[in-house]
Amino acid sequence: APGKDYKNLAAFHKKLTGSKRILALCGAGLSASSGLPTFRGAGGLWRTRNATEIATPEAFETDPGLVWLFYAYRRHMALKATPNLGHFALTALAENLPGFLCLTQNVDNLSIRAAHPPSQLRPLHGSLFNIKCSNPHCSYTEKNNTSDPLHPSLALAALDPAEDEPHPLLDPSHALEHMPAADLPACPECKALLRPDVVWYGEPLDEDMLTSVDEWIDDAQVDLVLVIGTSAVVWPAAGYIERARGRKTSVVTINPEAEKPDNLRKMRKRDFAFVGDAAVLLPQLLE
Ligand code: BJW
Ligand code: ZN
Repeated sequence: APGKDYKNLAAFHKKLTGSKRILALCGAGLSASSGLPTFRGAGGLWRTRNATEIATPEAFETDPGLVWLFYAYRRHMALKATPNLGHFALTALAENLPGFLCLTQNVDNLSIRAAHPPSQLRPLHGSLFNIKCSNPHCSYTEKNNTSDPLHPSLALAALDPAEDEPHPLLDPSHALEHMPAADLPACPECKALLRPDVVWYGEPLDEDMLTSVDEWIDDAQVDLVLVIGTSAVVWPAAGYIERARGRKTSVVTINPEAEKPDNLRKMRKRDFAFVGDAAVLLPQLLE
């Protein structure tokens, strides 16, 4: 059960001011108030499927057209979205504290667009705007390709609904035409299909990035771990919370569902849980 400091803003600020090394683990909830849906729970459905079922090598193998449509839609929405005050509060923390490292599971580029210093950011699951060849023997990549559409067959802007209207692509009764592989973006070097350079289930995270995170954590005691807008069920990302926890570390959860027993399971006396929207709470907590 949470200790008596639970939700105590003054106690949190004291801990924050005394912290030299802070690690954040961010998830989809950080971008929720920018209008980008989370994976699990409300909004986690894409048409009739779980978004997490489409973010797999098996789905790409079976129906690359469907997977590309999902990512084309997410690229389009992420480009239209703007970073929120939560992203900016984290940028300000990074600028004020060289010992702050932000691990994000988000692929939407919003932290970068909020001017978060790249040296203090680890995009664990890649980026919607990096593209790579799906052929494991080909090393073709494109970094920060923000063209929208990426490919003529993936032009979605024409479908944009009026404000407050649901997007037709999200409506399962709006039939999707099967998109043959020949219409999808292909590698200029080997002609195999291109794919977004994001990490799907069962795929390894970038090894150099993992090494740099491990080294950062092992370098010295981590005073504070911020767990922001993530269900913290996906590994290895979720493992960093306990991995960074030392005897004096406080773990701080910022999540509208922070009171759910699942999210409090590992709460200790010096931990905190702030219940609400990260875009509202982060500016208050980190000011
Ligand atoms: C708000 C809010 C607001 C709402 N404000 N909050 C060990 C144990 C068990 C399993 C495994 C293990 N090791 C590996 C696995 C398997 C697997 C895994 O973890 N499975 C679990 C689900 C059980 N992991 C992997 O496969 C990983 N790879 C790997 O380990 O490789 C090993 C290997 C080594 C060598 C060779 C081969 C393999 C890869 C994981 C990749 C995850 N990929 C995805 C897709 C990325 C691309 C894309 O975006 O399309 O990443 S899945 C999806 O989940 C996405 C997210 O980044 C990730 C995490 O989700 P997140 O961000 O937490 O979102 P939600 O929706 O879950 O939660 C949102 C939260 O926000 C909620 O709590 C809300 O309450 C809250 N919220 N509004 C604040 N306004
Ligand atoms: Zn190739």
